[in-house]
Amino acid sequence: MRNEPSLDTRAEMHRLMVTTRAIEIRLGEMFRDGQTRGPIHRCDGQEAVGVGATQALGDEDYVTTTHRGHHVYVGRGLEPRRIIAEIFGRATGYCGGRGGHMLVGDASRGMLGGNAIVGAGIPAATGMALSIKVRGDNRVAMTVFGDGAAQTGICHEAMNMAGLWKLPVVFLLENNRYGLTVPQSGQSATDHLVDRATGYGMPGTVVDGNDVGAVYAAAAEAIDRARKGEGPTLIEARTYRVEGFSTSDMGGYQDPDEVARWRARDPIALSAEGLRDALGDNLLARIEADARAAVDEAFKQALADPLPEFTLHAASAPYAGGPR
Ligand SMILES: Cc1ncc(C[n+]2csc(CCOP(=O)(O)OP(=O)(O)O)c2C)c(N)n1
Ligand SMILES: [Mg+2]
Repeated sequence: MRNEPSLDTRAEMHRLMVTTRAIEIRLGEMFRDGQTRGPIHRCDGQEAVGVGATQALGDEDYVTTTHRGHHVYVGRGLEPRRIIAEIFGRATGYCGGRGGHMLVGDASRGMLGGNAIVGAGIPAATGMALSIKVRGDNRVAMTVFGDGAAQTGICHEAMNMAGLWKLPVVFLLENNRYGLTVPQSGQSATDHLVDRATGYGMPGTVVDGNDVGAVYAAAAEAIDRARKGEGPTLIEARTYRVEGFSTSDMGGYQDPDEVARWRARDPIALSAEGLRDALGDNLLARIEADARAAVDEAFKQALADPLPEFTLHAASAPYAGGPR
């Protein structure tokens, strides 16, 4: 297949998926122990989408993601310690501890942020693509967004503009079959969201979102097209949300058989199967163990990091010391 990842890239993507999963599992445990604040949107089972897509980008490219973006952050090469520090509001976090888990950004890596506003990353990346085109840069912008976000008006406007002006943007639709508690069938008249690409004059392709190599290859091809000035592409990566919408989800609305079927197609297990012959069991186990140990260490450091210092603006001085 064209643009197929090399063995090195596949091994690296495996490491990044295991890293992401270890972060998600630990966050789930800490939520159960009452050690987190606010909801956390886990991406277990969807790691191949964020990691495969971002690993195909060049160092100078841009990416935006959603409220469920830990796989995109890790895939883009952000440090687990600083991601975790941001989630726990520490001064060492990517946004100084003021953004939180949905809003991690690092401009130095072209990571233009997650977003708590559903769909908002789509026009942000499209705008970056317009600026790339106007400035004559050789960069590409990518936006990873959900099936729920695909139903917003701004998604239509951004795709229409991108198709019309042949902007260097890749629309990576992470179709995990649910928007909050609403299944795909309750969100849109078509089950084939990729068909919309035709209406915007861009190619559309469907890919197995649990196959990291397939996501990488599809993203690499779309990135190539965009860089050559041939315009945008819509990629629909089909995957499934195996955990609840967020840590505060009461659940009970997803078919347990369907969840079990998707859990059996775990992207990390599929990636391991594909690598076992080439790497051997020992090396594969070492890559996984090292990734998990690095995440443990990252949690230890991040949780020991200081909270940000808040200085009161002069106008707030009368409130110093809290409520009276
Ligand atoms: C503009 C806007 N509308 C509604 C919400 C509430 N909301 C948060 S996430 C979500 C569902 C998003 O579904 P999808 O885009 O498929 O992402 P997923 O959670 O499946 O990753 C909704 C409706 C919001 N945050 N922003
Ligand atoms: Mg969804």
